[in-house]
Amino acid sequence: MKATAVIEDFSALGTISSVAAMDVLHGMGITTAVLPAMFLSSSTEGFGTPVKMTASSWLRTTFAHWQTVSHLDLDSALVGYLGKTSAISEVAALATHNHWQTLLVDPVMGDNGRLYDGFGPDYPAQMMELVKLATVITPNWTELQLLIGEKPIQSDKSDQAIAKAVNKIRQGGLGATIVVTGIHRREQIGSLTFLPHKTIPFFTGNQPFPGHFYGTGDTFSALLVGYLQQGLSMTSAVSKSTAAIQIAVAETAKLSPDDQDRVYGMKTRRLLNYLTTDENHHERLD
Ligand code: PXL
Repeated sequence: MKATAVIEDFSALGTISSVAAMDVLHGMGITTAVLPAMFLSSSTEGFGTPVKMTASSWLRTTFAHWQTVSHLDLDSALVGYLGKTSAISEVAALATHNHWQTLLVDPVMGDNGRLYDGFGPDYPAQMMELVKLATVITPNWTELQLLIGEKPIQSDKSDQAIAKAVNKIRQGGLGATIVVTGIHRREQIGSLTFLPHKTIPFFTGNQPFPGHFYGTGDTFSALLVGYLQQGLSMTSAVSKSTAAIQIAVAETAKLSPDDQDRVYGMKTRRLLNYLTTDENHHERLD
């Protein structure tokens, strides 16, 4: 059985992280191997301080068990919020010993110019070591700056500022496709994608809806790994993920921007309806 490893936190409320990834990947007909890197009673944003639980050997021993399963073929992995530097090094060890065709690392650690609560100052440098092993990464502007060791500023998201940061991360040894998310261009919100060996990025975006949408990045990265797993090119996979995320954003936007319920993450009913419709499904050929 071909399967995609999902290595990120399990946040028990709403559709954050691995919960969103499971919805999306199963809706796309993809088998998952889910490795919760940390259990949280909720996301760290919008619910006060969550209760956290980690089992230090869980990632390693679960993976070791999977390696004894002869009919399991883990050929891709989605890595998101890990929560602790020790989990980053454990995942880096797994990535070094397993040659995943696709390794998408979403270096979830901050937004709007600041690190999320609960992360120490050494977290971004550790994350940089992991993203070097990836085939595709999906940082937002804050995370891109943190990866290159800069103090994040929220304001300057010009093409020049982003290209400079991309150059710097490439010099640091990163060969992956870089999809910089949460970028506004041409009155749209979307992402700038830097393919390996190409200097000119491409932008794909959607009409924006007002307010903040929690968990958009988690759902987007799951869509992207899903489309890549279905055999689409990077360019088509980014474009299709951008189109698909808008379905969830539009449904979630029925909650007004100041509605507290937005912190529960994306509403995925319509997105799942879209993904599970036969004409939108891409059957993998191998
Ligand atoms: O949506 C990103 C995310 C994932 N996991 C946890 C989070 C957040 C964002 O706040 O707190 C636990």
